[in-house]
Amino acid sequence: MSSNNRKVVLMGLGYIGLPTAALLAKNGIKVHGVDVNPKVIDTINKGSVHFIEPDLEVMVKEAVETGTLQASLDLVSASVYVIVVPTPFTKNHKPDISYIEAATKKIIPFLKEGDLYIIESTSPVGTTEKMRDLIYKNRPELEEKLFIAYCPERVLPGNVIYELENNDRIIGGIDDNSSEKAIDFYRTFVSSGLYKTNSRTAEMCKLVENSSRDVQIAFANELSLICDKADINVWELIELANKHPRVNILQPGSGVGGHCIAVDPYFISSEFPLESQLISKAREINNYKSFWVAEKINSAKLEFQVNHGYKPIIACMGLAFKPNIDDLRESPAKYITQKVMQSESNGTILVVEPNLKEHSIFKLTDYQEAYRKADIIAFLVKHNEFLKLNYQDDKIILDFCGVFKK
Ligand code: SAJ
Repeated sequence: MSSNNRKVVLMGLGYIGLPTAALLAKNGIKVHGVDVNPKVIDTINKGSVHFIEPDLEVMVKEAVETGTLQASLDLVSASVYVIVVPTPFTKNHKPDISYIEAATKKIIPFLKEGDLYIIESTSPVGTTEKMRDLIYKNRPELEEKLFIAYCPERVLPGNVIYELENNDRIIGGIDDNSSEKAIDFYRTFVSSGLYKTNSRTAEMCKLVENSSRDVQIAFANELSLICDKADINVWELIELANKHPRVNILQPGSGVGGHCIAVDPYFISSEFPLESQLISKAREINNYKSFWVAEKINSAKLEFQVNHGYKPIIACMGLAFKPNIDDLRESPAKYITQKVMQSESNGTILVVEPNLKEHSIFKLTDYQEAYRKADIIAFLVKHNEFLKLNYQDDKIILDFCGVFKK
């Protein structure tokens, strides 16, 4: 494996790192990808991918075949180092930057004058400065001779390749030269706007984007609770309110999931608890919505039992964290299904997820079969398949995500 002529080292070959590596390679830039998972390395070096993302596999295959992309557990020397590892949070919702720190420690011995070090991972404010201090503590001779920047991504799973190339990006250097150097780098593969700021603002910008969406969804979810009590159709209400030229209310659902919007607001609220009242409340409302949905299904079940004298069959429609994907991370639908199953152990729950063939915990049922068999249908995710079903008056339909908008 050639190790001395790489331009870019990417630390982390996941949902963002691998597409970024493939895109760099497509632009003729020699990339070396590093991951801690040997299976991931093997898969990529065979020209394949370990998760589904449109167009990605073809790009990785070509990049590996031409030698533009290579992957291994270890680093090689390069002139640009990009960190794209996950930032999980602890049980008490504090961000855990240990993966960023570990990746940085691996990079430190390879750094030389003029190199560019970039963090893309979602990070609490001040992380880039912390990593700068860590680097210079270990390599004092390089002080002020490196370029260091924070450059968050903002792509949507399922459309990653297009959005990596076409979304505007925020570039926050620890000084002006670092920002300029990072802008030059992104210019090689991003065709849209690159906006210069400092690292702290760039870090906060990423957190604020996802918190803003969380707050807006919380508003829609709060309306759904109010409308349920007031006997008003929330879907109709929102559609009508949105006829106002300056109102744009989002859609209520069974809660907020995924690895970004349900997580990033905690990076603000854990550090600024007094100031972030609205952000914290939005998280609470969106979490509460999932609990409320599970309670609604359980009450419908009890009511059915009282009225009919036997236990109903319940279909939980959807497990993914949002429509038309197979990703269950932080999924409210999964949480709700598990909660409903906890109170029912004898097989009266049918679990449906049309985007998965099988699941290690849940026995999956075909969506049409479940719809036919069940007495209570709980729509948890607005998958396209469900939109093809016809509304049936003889069933109890609990529409939490606007499939029939009833
Ligand atoms: N949701 C609703 N109602 C809505 C819209 C969404 O309940 O009206 C729910 C979804 O069902 C899902 C959750 O919110 O459970 C999040 O879904 P999403 O499509 O809004 O976002 P993600 O998590 O797939 O991607 C987000 C995006 N951020 C924003 O839209 C501000 C994406 O641009 C980011 O790159 C990504 O987070 C990330 O990596 O940070």
